[in-house]
Amino acid sequence: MTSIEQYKGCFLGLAMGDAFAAPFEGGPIERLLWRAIGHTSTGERRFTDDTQMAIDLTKSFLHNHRIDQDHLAQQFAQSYRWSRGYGPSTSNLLKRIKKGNCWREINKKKFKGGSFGNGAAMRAPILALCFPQDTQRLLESTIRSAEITHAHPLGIEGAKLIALVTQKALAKSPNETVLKEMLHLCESETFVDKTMYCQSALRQATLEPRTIRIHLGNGIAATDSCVTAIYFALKFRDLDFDIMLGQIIKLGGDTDTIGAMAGAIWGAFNGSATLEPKISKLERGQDIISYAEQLFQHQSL
Ligand code: R7I
Ligand code: MG
Ligand code: MG
Ligand code: MG
Repeated sequence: MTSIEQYKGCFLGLAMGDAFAAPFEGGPIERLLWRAIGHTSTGERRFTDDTQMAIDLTKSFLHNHRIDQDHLAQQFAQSYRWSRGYGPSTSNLLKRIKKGNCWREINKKKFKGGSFGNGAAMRAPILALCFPQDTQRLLESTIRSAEITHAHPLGIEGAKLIALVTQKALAKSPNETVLKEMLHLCESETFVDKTMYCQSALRQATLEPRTIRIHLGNGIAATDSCVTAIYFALKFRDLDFDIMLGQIIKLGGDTDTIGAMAGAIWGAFNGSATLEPKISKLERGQDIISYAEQLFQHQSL
């Protein structure tokens, strides 16, 4: 039986992975910018687009009791602020929705093929909190959430893998089962190859950052970050959150998003006990806990 601690751990893990690894994302310019805008006026670490979209998804689901794409698109757009560090295609889309354009029309005209960034995957752990038991509904809802911003098949596939692994983490499935189910779900050669690499890497000592960068990736494309995050979460599932995040920071690249996805899965396995003492360092930490509690209570409705 999944506990409320696992719900809180999952949402806090996502937000802390995001906020605490964000200062190390990208190159020197991004890091300098985040040094300037990465704290709240009261000194907490600000979260980025990853957590904002997870909150938007939560609010929209609690309001509609399902994934209503038009409502969710509005929710994303109303929360848009450049200073959260959205990816370029997502920024562009949300600004246009905010001006009154319909997301479906914008996608048809401008985003042919859709984005394969990891933006749909970074919010996918929340869908596992919405649908902890029913895998088919989980995957259908993940597709609906992804289609708004990331209609490219690889963007969707990455999101489905993260949603599935989070659901399995809530059920405390063993790593071998998780990997078997991932392979069953993979559609593209890239994700099959990376999942198989991850499977064999989990049997060895922790890989060096350079090896992870070469074989699994550390970039903003879904194919360069989703299996990377899953590798960290499965490798560190019985170990310390901060040690895991330290390794992700060492990897460099898209640290906030790899941190958010790995953090969410880690928290779904381990719960919130070691994360809650750190919430005073996190922007809106209490609100994050409250959203997790509301999602947990929603299950019994
Ligand atoms: O995926 P997304 O919302 O967020 C990506 C990252 C995360 O790390 C966030 O934390 C934030 O920092 O940004 O961003 P998108 O703008 O949807 O995608 C990111 C980039 O992926 C795009 O700007 C493109 O460079 C690339 N990309 C594509 N390039 C060519 N063709 C995404 N899709 C395509 C494509 O279809
Ligand atoms: Mg971000
Ligand atoms: Mg960024
Ligand atoms: Mg990122």
